[in-house]
Amino acid sequence: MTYFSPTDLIINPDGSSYHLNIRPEQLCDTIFMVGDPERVEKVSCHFDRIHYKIHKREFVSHFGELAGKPIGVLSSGIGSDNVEIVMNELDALANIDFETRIEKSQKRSLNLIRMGTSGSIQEDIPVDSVLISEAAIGFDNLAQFYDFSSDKSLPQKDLDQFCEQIGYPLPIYGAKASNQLVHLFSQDAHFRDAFLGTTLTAPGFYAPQGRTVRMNSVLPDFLKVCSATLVGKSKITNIEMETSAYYAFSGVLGHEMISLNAILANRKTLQFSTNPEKQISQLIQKAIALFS
Ligand code: R1P
Ligand code: URA
Repeated sequence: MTYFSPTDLIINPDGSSYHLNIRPEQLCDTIFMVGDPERVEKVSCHFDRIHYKIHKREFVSHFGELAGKPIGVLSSGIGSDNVEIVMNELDALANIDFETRIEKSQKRSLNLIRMGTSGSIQEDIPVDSVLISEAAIGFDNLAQFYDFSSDKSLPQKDLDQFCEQIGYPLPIYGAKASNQLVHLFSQDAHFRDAFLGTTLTAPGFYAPQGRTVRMNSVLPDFLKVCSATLVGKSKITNIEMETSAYYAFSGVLGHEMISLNAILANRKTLQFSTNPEKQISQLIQKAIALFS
């Protein structure tokens, strides 16, 4: 039985997790994950009832009911470093007894559905389309601290070969979506037109995604080579900032996770959506429809 000390697993005086401020009894099994805290309300307005509204820093969560079932939505803010906090605390809420600080023997698996925005790096995946990430590769530094090697991870040799081909000097990691959630979403009529793809998770929005405004990039051809190089047998389709961390943590900790992307930018055709809010609203409505 593993015990977690008050400095490893910090619990607030009201019994809630340190950053998310969620108490164990408030957690539910199905949670929509969004980046923007203001997007939380745009999701929970579709719930039949909201029981709890919680807010600390960029972590806003609403828990309620939809079609008679408990449902939640939680914002992570931007980036894999935030996802690291979110996934550790959600898993602790699910799988550690906050009274005794001991891991529960019966493990609980959460269903987590990211609804985020992304840029396409392939010409044939246009602005305003939807893309379901089947797998993601992470260029952030989490793999330098966590052991993500698990059954669900992409073969390390494919990742190493990819790095060699694109001339990237640091270790990257890869992980896959939940098979059952990919099946559920990709078979649903609302997602009939969605693309399936492999997502690159970048540790920034500008140079790490091939954007230079007034700063030069040390990898000026990064996007060009990434879009032309296969990881195993897969093309990289799109780029954003959280999915690889979500998939790697979910794979190792035993949660089901899928990342749905509203494609706002096409980095090949140099287009950006003329109505990003509409695209994300439509994605939210489609995903909510599956649970209604
Ligand atoms: C950058 O603008 C942000 O948009 C994408 C990226 O992953 C990053 O978080 O996702 P969200 O729309 O969910 O925030
Ligand atoms: N989000 C990203 O991270 N990149 C894009 O190009 C668009 C949205």
